[in-house]
Amino acid sequence: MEKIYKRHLITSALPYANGPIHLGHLAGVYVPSDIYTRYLRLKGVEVIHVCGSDEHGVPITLKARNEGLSPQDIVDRYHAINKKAFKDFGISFDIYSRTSSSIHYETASEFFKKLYDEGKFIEKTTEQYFDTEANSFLADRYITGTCPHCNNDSAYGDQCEQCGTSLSPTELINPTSTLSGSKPVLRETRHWYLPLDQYEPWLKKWILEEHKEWKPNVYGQCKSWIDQGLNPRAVSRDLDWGVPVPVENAEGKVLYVWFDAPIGYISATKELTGDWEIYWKNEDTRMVHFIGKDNIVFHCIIFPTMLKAEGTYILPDNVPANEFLNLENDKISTSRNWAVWLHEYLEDFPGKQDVLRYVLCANAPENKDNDFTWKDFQNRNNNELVAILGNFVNRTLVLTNNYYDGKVPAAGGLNDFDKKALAEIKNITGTVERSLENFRFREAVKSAMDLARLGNKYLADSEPWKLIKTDPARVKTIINISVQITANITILCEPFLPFSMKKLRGFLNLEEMDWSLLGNEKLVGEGHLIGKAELLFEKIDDDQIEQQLEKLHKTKKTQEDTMNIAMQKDEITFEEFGKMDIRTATILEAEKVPKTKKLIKMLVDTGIDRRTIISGIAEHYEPAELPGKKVCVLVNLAPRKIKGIESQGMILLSENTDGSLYFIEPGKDAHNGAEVN
Ligand code: B3M
Ligand code: ZN
Repeated sequence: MEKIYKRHLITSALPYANGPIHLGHLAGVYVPSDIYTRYLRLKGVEVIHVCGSDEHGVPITLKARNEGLSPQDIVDRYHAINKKAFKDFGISFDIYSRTSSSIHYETASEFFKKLYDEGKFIEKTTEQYFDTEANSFLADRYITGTCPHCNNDSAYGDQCEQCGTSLSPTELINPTSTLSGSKPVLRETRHWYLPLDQYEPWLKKWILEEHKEWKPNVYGQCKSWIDQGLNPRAVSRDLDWGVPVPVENAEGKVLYVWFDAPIGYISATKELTGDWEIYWKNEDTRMVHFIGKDNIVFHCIIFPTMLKAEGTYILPDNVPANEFLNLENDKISTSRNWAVWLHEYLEDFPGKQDVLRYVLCANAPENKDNDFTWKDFQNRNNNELVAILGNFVNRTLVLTNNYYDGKVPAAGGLNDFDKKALAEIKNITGTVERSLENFRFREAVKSAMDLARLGNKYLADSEPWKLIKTDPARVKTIINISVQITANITILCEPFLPFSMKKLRGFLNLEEMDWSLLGNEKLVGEGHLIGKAELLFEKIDDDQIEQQLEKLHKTKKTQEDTMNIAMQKDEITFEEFGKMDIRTATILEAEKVPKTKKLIKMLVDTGIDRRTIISGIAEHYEPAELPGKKVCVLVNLAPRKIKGIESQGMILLSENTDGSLYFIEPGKDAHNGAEVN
């Protein structure tokens, strides 16, 4: 027997606040969770949808170090950016919280403390790498060394990015601390472990027997984890960023990010409502976690075990995880900048949130990894949203305005053809519902579009534009029915296309209506006045698509670029910077310095004077191409003799990690002698 629930608690994976979100995130987690929640709301189900930023974890501390900022600075930045991006795309969370909030610290500490006090953890002492110069234990990502498998000399303590093997820090040859560059030593450290092995029989029963309905990709992953045998998992780390371990003698230790992050769902609910316990501790609540596939083990095995061990919480009823979305046949990658960032999409396609929502849903990586291509985006917009949905709605609006000044005509007697069309609304609704209930969003959106297909077919077959001369009474019925279909579309498509359906309701002068009204043949009364027809969707042309492709390829970074960026140098004061006298200048003459490979001697007009400068650029530039070039020159650098010639200053160049050199070029209108600062 299906259980009847009183309310729903929908959670969406908390994105790490160490970078902006891209369309892979949206497709995998947030578009489906938003569609599902909007659907439940329309059905009048009591539901909350919680999310927030995951603000702990080593990548955040690493990024902070690289940028010379504090971890809090980093998470403040991306929390704000991501919160806005979700809002801009209509992802309608009831709350978007964050795990650096005090309410979360309290909730996570209490949770840990309860398990600790009840003896649910085991304590173990192990040896881990310690940096004696930085006086700190080293998280796996803070250690680099040579990969024992492929000899890559910049492998990380947890993984070699060259050969893809996952490693443990002690496997690295010549381990080096990225904090100080020194050689780390092994030192004993004590941690708390969640004994997953003890929960194995329970997990077997709960998942493998009682949740056979979970998606095959989710069930399969759980099964393979359980079949391999579960081991105790450390839930604390030696780090200075995170929720401090709330027990005595645990200085320098914080909760492991994957221990505190899912508790973030609880904290977010607490922040949202004083009544949070009815969502978390009442068997009448159905909890559903929307996540990406890399989070399955945490949401299906580890977090439920934590909840079970705690004892007073409900467990998830379903975890509809998606697979990954690729982009133009390549893995989406933040570090290679192979991604479409949400804020940039909106700059290029303002007001077209629904187009992206639609394409990501229609092509969602539901059961296997899938590919987003700009061409498919264009095709789906032009051939589906514009040609099917937009076209039907537009014809209905235009005809109602043209024939009846926008006043919806009364329907006369219905013939079989009309009745069949109207009955079809209920069928389609039923199909959409079944798909949504089973988390089959691709199928759901396709069926929702069937309502517009039905409308188009109804109009095409009944040809009101021909009948208007010969049988005007019949046309009234046809238009009435077309308006009813359109009104049904405003409900049925709302979860998928919330912005456009709001617009459409505006065109039709209609309020938002409940899901239960779907299939109703008289949603719009006769004489109801609709507004002027405007376009719901616009064509996207080839130029726009080419621009996106070009941008993607132009901003792509190579593995080289991303791995060898030099660390930021020590801070200097403004006064120190001010001592450098940099001017724009023009190269007048250039010749190679004899018997050298790299050096070119130049005569440069600095505006102040003409002087000789020697620069090591001969492998990159021919002397003949230099005269006339505008450059920047550090003019007050003490002169030095190079190959017997005095060089009186330095021309500024940027150097890529592959050694290629580029002049820092002032604009062509910059005068010689102009100060650069
Ligand atoms: N921040 C991982 C991720 O974005 C993680 C999810 C936490 S959900 C509790 O892949
Ligand atoms: Zn390797």
